[in-house]
Amino acid sequence: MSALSDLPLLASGKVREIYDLGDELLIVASDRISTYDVVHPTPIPDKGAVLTGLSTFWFQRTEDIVANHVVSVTDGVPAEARGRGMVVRKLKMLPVECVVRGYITGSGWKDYQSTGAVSGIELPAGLRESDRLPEPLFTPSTKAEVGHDEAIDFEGAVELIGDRELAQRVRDVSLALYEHAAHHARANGIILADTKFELGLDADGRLTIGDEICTPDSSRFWPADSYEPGRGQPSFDKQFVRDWASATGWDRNPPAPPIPDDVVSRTREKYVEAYERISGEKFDAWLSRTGAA
Ligand code: PZK
Repeated sequence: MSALSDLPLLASGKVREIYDLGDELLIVASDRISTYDVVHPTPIPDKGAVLTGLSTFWFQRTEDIVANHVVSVTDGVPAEARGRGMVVRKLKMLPVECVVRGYITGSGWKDYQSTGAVSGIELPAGLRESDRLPEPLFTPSTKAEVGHDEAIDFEGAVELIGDRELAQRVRDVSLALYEHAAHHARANGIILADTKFELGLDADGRLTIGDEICTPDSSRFWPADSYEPGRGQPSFDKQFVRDWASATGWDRNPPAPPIPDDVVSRTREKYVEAYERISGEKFDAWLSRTGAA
């Protein structure tokens, strides 16, 4: 088995890395955490394993909706990445971010307040911040190399994808994935407010989902028991870090401050709780299954 440090790094994101294995790729989720788009110097132990475990759970549950890129979470994963690593097939990624919103928040709330619409979709008047939408919306965006992705309407996605029928399948698959995951999460006390998928085509031209799926890094997870429209909602996973970081007076510009031990420990517990609520199994079972512990 090769050590991670010997593998060619294909891409590095804020909180994960992709290595080139030749015919396949290795995605490794780190324990790094960001708030307000800035990565803190202090890791959250097991965060990467929770995210990879959650993606694996959802990929298995949604195979009847769309094919996915997973090859293995055991064979081919270097020892030091066990639990956090996933061997995947190389895809030709589509040039759009597939965002689905079930609740109105973030940039969708901003757009609604200024125009009454989100992604070109006219919405009823009188919605409050964090309200559940009448139905989930497909609100695609461009993939910016640097800075933030730009919202586009469905016609913009058709143009970027270059094939109307494929764009319609991308939209329909995205909505079906969100509906499945949001229903399952809600039954377990978590509101999946919105999420972002990355779709691509495999070597046979088959539409396939890549990247991560319905993790707290690609989605907004809200605790259902404190849900109250008319205000922003706390994050299920990051709220302790955000509250602590705000209280320090940090101005949200880099560098982010180091996180104290008690905040690290409470945040780790929230990630583990999210894994256990959604997957229905103990987090230790994931670590054992993947040979991480
Ligand atoms: C791919 N990214 C984004 C993800 C990073 C960057 N199966 C695939 N085939 C081809 N390309 C990609 C994937 C996947 N997944 C995804 N970049 C390339 C990304 C994770 C970490 F640094």
